[in-house]
Amino acid sequence: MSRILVVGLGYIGLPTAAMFAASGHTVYGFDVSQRVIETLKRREIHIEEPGLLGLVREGLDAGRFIPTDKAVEADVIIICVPSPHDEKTKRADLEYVEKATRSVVPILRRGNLVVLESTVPAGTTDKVMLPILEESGLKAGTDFLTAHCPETVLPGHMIHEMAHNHRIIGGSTPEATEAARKLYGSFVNATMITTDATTAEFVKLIENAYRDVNIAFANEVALLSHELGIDSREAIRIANHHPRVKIHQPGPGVGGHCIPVDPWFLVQDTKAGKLVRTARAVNDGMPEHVATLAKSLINGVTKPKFALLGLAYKGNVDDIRESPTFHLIDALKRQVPGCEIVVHDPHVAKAPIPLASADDALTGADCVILVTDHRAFADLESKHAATLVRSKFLVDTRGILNAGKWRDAGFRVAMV
Ligand code: SAJ
Repeated sequence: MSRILVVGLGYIGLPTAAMFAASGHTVYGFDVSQRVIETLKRREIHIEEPGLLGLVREGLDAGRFIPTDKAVEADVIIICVPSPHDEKTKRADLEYVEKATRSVVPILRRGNLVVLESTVPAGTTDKVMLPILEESGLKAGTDFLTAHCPETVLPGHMIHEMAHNHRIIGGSTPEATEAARKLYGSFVNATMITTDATTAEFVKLIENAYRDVNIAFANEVALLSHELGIDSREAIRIANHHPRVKIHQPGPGVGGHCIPVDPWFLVQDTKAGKLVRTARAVNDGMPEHVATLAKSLINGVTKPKFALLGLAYKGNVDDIRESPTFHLIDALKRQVPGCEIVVHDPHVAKAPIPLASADDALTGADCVILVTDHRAFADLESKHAATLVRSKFLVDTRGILNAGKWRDAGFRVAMV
């Protein structure tokens, strides 16, 4: 069993730390946020993820998970900090990765394995992390080992997926690959695929770019269907009967911390990448399309109120990072000056914008826009909603509402 230091206790770091603790290692969870450390010490967690709280509490109670506000010596160091993109240049912002790496330089010692889990442009482990670690005076490959082991878990299913998804293990040297493979073998109950660090980084990016391109195709189908007066979801459902066709679902745009960001990392320094860039543009254009759709529905209503259902970037999670709802709000404000916008999300407790209850959002609304595919929204009572709204217009961007019922309740329904 090893002593493991996990740097960064966010959406990936905390479940990773909890999984290693559950498999018998002693895990120090280091975060620069005092709030995060205090919350954990109170036996609470700062993110919503099914099964995570129980796992964290087990680790705390067994003394195998120890939250700390400073880096401590360990056998293994795992860096799980955010790697956002610069809004303007779309390039990876490696500030947190560099800072986290610097924070472990003083405690780095001979025999350490340092794993970078953050999603980064191909080459970052070897060309950015490794040279910073060598500022310790220790030599990579001989004194310490480095690897990139990206995660592929879906928020909402993390605990299961961490154990059951295949895992890519990319060492900077074959020895590092082997050390990392052994380490992750303590909880990964699936195939571990070994490669070098740079290929591992590239693979993570092409996986998410693949999904972005596929979603962009679904969104393009929706845009074409709209022009041609066809129901895109019915068309996709029929097309998907073909054994080699599996079209994704159109929606209000693509959110989350990965899919709208990672494709940019892939093409940030390349000449090739036209399809990847175009897919980004198609998906980024969806909030504008939804706003146009809503505007055309409410045509003529003065000072309209929009009730937006959903701030989370996808269904049944509390994660609002890069949520299309934020872009939709901007698009509505631009296209319908003077409108009122009220947002309701039963999963989100903390947000940079005010949130309302379902009834408050619906009361006096002129257009309801379903943005997030939360299960709770599928059960919304159309008849009750009809008693609250002022004008009965509805845009379902996810195709999860029973359009027939809403039409029966008097709503004019548009779908993406
Ligand atoms: N979406 C659609 N239509 C679809 C599927 C998704 O509009 O048919 C939207 C979602 O609503 C959401 C966005 O796309 O706004 C992204 O959601 P997602 O479920 O595709 O992905 P994430 O960001 O939650 O997780 C992805 C996953 N990657 C892939 O599926 C290739 C996950 O496995 C990765 O671990 C994660 O990115 C990550 O951390 O990189």
